[in-house]
Amino acid sequence: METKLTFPSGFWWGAASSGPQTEGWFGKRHENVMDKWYRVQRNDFFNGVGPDVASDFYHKYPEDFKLFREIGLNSFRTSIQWSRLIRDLETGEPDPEGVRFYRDMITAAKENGIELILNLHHFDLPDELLEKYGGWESKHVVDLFEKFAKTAFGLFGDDVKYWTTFNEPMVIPEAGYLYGFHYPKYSGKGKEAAQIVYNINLASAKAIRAFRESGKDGEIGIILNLTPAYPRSDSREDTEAARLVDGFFNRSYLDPAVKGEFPKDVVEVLEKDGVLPAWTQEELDLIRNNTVDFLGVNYYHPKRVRAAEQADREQWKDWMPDWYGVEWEWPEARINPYRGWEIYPKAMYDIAKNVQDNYGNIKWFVSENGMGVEGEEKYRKADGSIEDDYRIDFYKEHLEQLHKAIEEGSNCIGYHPWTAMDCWSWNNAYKNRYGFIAVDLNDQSRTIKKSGRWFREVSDNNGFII
Ligand code: BGP
Repeated sequence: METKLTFPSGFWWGAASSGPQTEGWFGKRHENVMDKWYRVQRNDFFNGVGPDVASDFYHKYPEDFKLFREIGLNSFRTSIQWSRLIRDLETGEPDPEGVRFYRDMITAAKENGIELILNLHHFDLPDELLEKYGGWESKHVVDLFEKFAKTAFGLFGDDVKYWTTFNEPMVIPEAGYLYGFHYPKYSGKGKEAAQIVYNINLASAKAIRAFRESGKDGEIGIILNLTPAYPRSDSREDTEAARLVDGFFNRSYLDPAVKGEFPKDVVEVLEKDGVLPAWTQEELDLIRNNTVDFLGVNYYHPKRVRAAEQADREQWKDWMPDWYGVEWEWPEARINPYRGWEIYPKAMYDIAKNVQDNYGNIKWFVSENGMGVEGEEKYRKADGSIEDDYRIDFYKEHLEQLHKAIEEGSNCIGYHPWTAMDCWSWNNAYKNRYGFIAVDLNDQSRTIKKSGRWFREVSDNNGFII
């Protein structure tokens, strides 16, 4: 029997993207850490492709917004690049060329009837701030971020109603300081990672305070990659390890953002191990008093956790979250072969219920979810379209779970797959394509994929038939 899944009225049928992954370097004054990484270690990047041109959104945004409308987007999440908007990083004085670009981009979204959700930081710290101050390890950088945020709110706060401070802030310490797969590529720097998590929470709260003080009419949130941590067995050890992995990787941002406080179990562990970040009571009060209006949640895959054995622990000389739990892939799991990530739609429901039951049912939206596929050209038909049925199935399965949670009262207001059009993805460059719209890097031409045409129907009907 056919059933129609209908979503709440006014639901955001959108897509997610970011400035550093789409715009290209054109007209940009500062280098961010990813730009720098590409300049100094080109071999780290798939096929040597960098962010210098990316998807040329800098020039093509007028036509891109028309395409976004064609695929049914009524909202779109992207970011303002600190390194483009700000001329003087110390004072927060804007760069006229950056102001012009973002103003025009915001106008183009409006003209196409697309609600913009603007994010301020998507892994793209200006490199000078890493060089001079040690990046997010420094509280001076926290203050400079607040200045950047104030400038952005002052310039665009009348035209943009939804703001977010950070995208996946856990990736900065995790990838850059613990596991070494993003610039500055450190491993095992647990103490620094803990300080970074704290400083970014502080930076987010300061930006939220600045937004409220600006008096602009709108809402502000944060985008977190909430990765459910499931124990591999019912044993006490695995359950405990999963709880801590959830604490380190999810609740370290989620709790301060929504509840204004750091999770006690995580603080206890950090204290016991001597890696507690440096904080002041005044800062803790600031975090407590400046929580988010809404949450963006990025979900791709879960974590599977087993308790670390003593032998595992001894592998790491420095402090690592791995001391408490180790990620473990279930042999029987469904894996996206291109990205190596487990496909587990039920986690979408679990996340929604967690936010509903444990975080005051705060308003939230799915700010990323998607399936990256390598070599999509092989699915291209004679008429030029890419028949990405696997992606449609992936979205349907996740939306079904989301719908179930909404029926049960989850306050979810939208779904933004990653991504609108194929874009540059850090060191994976253009390896895995995620877009509703294919981008040909030879001539920057765009073609709507089958999933884009499908999404249009879903958006027009505010749901779909299963
Ligand atoms: C998320 C990031 C995005 C995007 C996506 C896909 O973590 O917020 O910026 O890159 O992952 O990642 P990848 O291309 O590495 O599969």
